[in-house]
Amino acid sequence: MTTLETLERETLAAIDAANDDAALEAVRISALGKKGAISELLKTLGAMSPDERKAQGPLINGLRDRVSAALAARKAALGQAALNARLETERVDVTLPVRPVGMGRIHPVSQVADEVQQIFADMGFAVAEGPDIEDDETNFGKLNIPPEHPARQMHDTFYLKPQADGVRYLLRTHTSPVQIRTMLQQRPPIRVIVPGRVYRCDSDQTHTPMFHQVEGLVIDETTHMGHLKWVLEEFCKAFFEVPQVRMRFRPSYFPFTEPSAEVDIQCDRRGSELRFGEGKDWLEILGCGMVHPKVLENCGIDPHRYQGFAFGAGLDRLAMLKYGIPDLRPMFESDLRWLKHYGFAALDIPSLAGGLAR
Ligand code: 2NM
Repeated sequence: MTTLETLERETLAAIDAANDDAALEAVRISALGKKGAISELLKTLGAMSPDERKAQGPLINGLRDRVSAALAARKAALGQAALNARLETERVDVTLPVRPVGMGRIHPVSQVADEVQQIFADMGFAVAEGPDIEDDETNFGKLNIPPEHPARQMHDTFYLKPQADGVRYLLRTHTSPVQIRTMLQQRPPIRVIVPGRVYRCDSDQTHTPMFHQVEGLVIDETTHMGHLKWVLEEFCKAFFEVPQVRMRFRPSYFPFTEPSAEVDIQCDRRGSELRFGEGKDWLEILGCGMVHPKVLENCGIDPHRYQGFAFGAGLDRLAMLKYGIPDLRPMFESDLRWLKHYGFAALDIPSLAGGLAR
C-alpha cells in the first residue's frame, strides 16, 4: 500500500472517530493545516519534474479534496447530532398547566372606592383629589367651622410642627377641603366626588386615626334638595345592588350645610346577615345638606346665583356593610391573611359595581 493510501485511510478514520468540533478541528489541522501532512505533500509538487508532477499532482489534490469533503460532511453530521440532542433534552411540554402566580388582592376599601366612583361617573360626576396635609383655613375656616368648634381642638386634629413663620399645617380631618379647592378653582356647574384618606386623633373599637371618606358636591343655578335625594337614592340602589331602598332624611346640623340631614337606609337585621332595601330597621350611612351660603361666598361663588348640595360617607364603613366585615381595625393592619380573606382578585373585571366576585 502506498504512503498516500495509508495517509488517506488514517485521516478518514480520524475524521470518522472525531466526536466533537474540537477533535475534528485537530484532525483538520494535522492534515490540511499550514504544516499538515497533506499540505506538506502539496508543497513537494513544486520541486518535482513535470512528468512526476503530472503523475503525483492529481493523486495529492484528489486526496486533499476527499479529506476536505469528509471534514465538511463530518462537521455537518456533528452539528445535526448536537441539534438533535438539544431538541431532545430541551423539549417543552406545552400541555403542562402554568404554575400559579402569587397574585395580590384589592383591598376592600379600594374596591369600594372604585365601585363608588363608577356609580357616580355614570351620573356625570368627576373625581377630585387634594393633599392630605392642609392648612387651617381650607380644612376649617372656609367651611364655616368657627375657631371655637370642638373639631378644631388638639385632641381631634393632628397638627404638624409649626413652620418658621408660625403657620401650623394639619392632616385633613375630612375630604371637604378638596371641595373648597374645587370651588376656588372652577366655576359652576360643579359635579365632583372626592374619595380619600382623612385623619382624626381618635382610636378605639370603631375608630382608627386614619380612615377613608367619600364626599360629593354639586353646584349649579337650580340645584335643590330633590336632586340631592335622587342622587343619594340612585347611589344606594346601585351600591347595595337592590331594586329599591327606602331612605330616611333626619334633620341634623353641620356648620357647612343648611339645611343638613343624616341619612338612614332601610335594612333587615333579623337574620345573621344584614340585608338592604327590605325589612323594618334603619342604618345611618351618610351626612348631607345644602351647601351653606357662607361657604359658597368664601369660595367666590355668588350664593344668590348658585346653590348646591354636598354629602359625605365613610368608605371603610360602606365596605364593612356591603361585604360583611365585622371589625374596622384589621383593615389597616396589613395582615396578608386578612387581605386574602376579604380582598378582591385583581383580574375579576367588575361589572357595574364589582359584585361579590372574590
Ligand atoms: C358631610 C355632610 C354634609 C360637605 C360639605 C362640603 C362643602 F365643601 F361643600 F361645604 N363638603 N362636604 C358635607 C356636608 C359633608 O359629610 C358627612
